[in-house]
Parts: sequence; structure tokens; C-alpha cells
Amino acid sequence: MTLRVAFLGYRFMGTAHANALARLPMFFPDAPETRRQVLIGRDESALTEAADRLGFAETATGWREVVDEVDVFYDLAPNYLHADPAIAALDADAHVLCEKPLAHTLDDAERMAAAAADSDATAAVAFNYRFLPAVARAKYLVETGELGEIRAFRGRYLQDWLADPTAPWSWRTDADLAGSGALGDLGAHTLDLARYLVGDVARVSGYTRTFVDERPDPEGDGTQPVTVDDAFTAQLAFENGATGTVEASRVAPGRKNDHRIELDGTDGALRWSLERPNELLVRRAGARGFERELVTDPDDPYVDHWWPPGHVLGWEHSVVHENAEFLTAAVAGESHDPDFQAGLAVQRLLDAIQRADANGRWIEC
Ligand code: SOE
Repeated sequence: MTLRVAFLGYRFMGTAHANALARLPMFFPDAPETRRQVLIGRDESALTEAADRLGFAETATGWREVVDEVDVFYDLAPNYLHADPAIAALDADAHVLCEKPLAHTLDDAERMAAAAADSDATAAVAFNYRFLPAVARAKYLVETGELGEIRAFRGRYLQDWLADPTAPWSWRTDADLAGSGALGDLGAHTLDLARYLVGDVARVSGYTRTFVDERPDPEGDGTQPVTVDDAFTAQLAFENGATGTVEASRVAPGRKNDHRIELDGTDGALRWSLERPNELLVRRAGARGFERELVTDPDDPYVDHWWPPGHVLGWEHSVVHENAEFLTAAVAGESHDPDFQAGLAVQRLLDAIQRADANGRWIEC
């Protein structure tokens, strides 16, 4: 059976997911077959150009009429457009992959998780960094006890595309449309990895800052207010007693897409950075320091699908792997990990960090 797929949205992540669907038959021949059926957007001429480029058969300017016509619905729209389309698609029994963060508000995330729990369809939230070979290997090292009991998580995600105060206003800088700034856009990924690798979080602190409070209006001569954070820091207290620190910024000069995580355990430690995505630095029991492990062997997660040993993989591949896992789970009638419950758990952390900041105290999660 060929799955009919619709995408809501066709910019960065629309291109990334269309690329993933195009790669699957070549590199993951066991993954379900898909047809890129309908591309949904508002601007008809941009939509037609994108549909041609991304390989979609049809276009539509509204999502309501499409959800009943497809088997799989990808919500790649701005955050405020996640809840209603995704819920309608699940109600129509379409499988849903929704970009992160799950929603722009905790209320919407709760509605989405409830709709997913009531539906037989598979609901996935796109925390794609889990599907990089090095991160999957880190999970394996934690689960097999190589690091011992995890005592500390450190994560940070830094970018600089808003460091320039003349960088334009967009939906990503507006709280009503995005929910939050660096916190939800970048921190959501890191918080998901914290939960994935260490476990549930019991309480958080939080500090958010907006350094540039208005930006040029891309459609006019004036400016628009910035109502989200440019940067945040937070402390996490995990339920298992581990400590955690998380930081993200979109105003960190020279940092293009610098996502790092570190774990300390009783028997070992590890460090990973997206700037060197194929390397894990691992300190094993008894060693003096960290050793560099290249995660590019055929027995490393996903690597056997691609090139001979040492022919490195990158960010793009994480999205291909994520799609292979999601579509396989959907056809098998199984849940995908991370699902909407995992998206909701991260949304609760985003909300708690904002409340911790507003109240100047730790918040129980
Ligand atoms: C923001 O700049 C962004 O595109 C995020 O939205 C993505 O989730 C991240 O992977 C890269 O940066």
C-alpha cells in the first residue's frame, strides 16, 4: 500500500521532510512507500513552485479539506498552526508527524496529546536529534550501563541569526505565533534529549532574556515588537536525582547551530556536539580521559543503510531516519517514540521554565 502524504508547510522543514521521503526508497527500501500527494499553503504561486520542487502531485490552500483525503499528515507550519490541523488529522485517522515544539501553548499541547491518546493513528513529534547515530549510540551506552548511574546532564543549543538587531521580525519572534523564542525553538530539542537520556524532570529553575525588543517589519517600513526570549538558561532536577543545566540562545555570535550535550555517570562520561556530529567523546571506567569514538561503522545505528565505514553522516540524515521510524511504526499500527506524550512532557518543561522565570523560583513539574 502506498501512503498518501500531505504536508502543511513547505519551507525549511518542508524541504527537509520531502528530501527524507525521496531518500527512503533508495536507502531504506523496507520503509513504507509514500506518495507526496498534497502540499498545503496560503500563497498560491509560492505553493506551486514548492510543489514542483518538492515532488507533490497537488496543492491546496486549506488543510480542512485535505485531512480526510490522505493517510499521513505532516504539520510543518508555524507553532500556532499545530493543534487544530493535527487534531483534525488524527480525528480523521491520518497518522501525524508534527514539528517541534508540539504547540505554542501548554493548553494546545494538552489537547493534542489527548487527541493522540484517543486515536488509533500514530502521532509523532519531530525531535530529530534522537535519530543521529551518535545520539542513538549515547542512548545505548546509557541503557547498557556503560556510564553507570547518570549524575549530571549539561545541554546547550546556540545560534546567532538574531544577534544582528536588524534581522527582521518573523513569526519566530512573536509569542502569540511561536509561544517562546530560543526556549521552544532550540531548548525543546535539548530538553527532549535530557528526558530521553536521563529521565523525567521533577523541578526547574528558569531565566529568559530578550535583548532586542523590536525588529524591522519585513512587510513595511516600521518595526514589530519582539515578544519572545532571545536566550534562556535553566537548571533541572531530575526525578532520579541527577542534576541538569540547559541553555539556548539565538544571539550567540559565531554559533551557527551548536547543539551540545554532556553526561556524567558514576563510571564514565560522554560529550557530543552537532558541530562534530559523527564523534562521541567517551570516558570509560578506569580511563584517564575522554576517547574519541567515530560513530560511522556499519554496526552503529542507521549507518549500514548509507555508505561504507567512515563516510560521515549529517543533520539531513537524522530527518531521513526519523521518517523511516515514523512511517514504519504507522504502518505497523504502533506508536512512535517520541510521540505526542513526549512532546507534551517537553511543553510542560517549557511552560515551567517560563513560570520559574516569571516567579523567580523553582517550579515543580
Ligand atoms: C531554528 O533556527 C532551527 O531551524 C530550529 O527550528 C530547528 O528545530 C533546529 O534544528 C535548527 O534551527
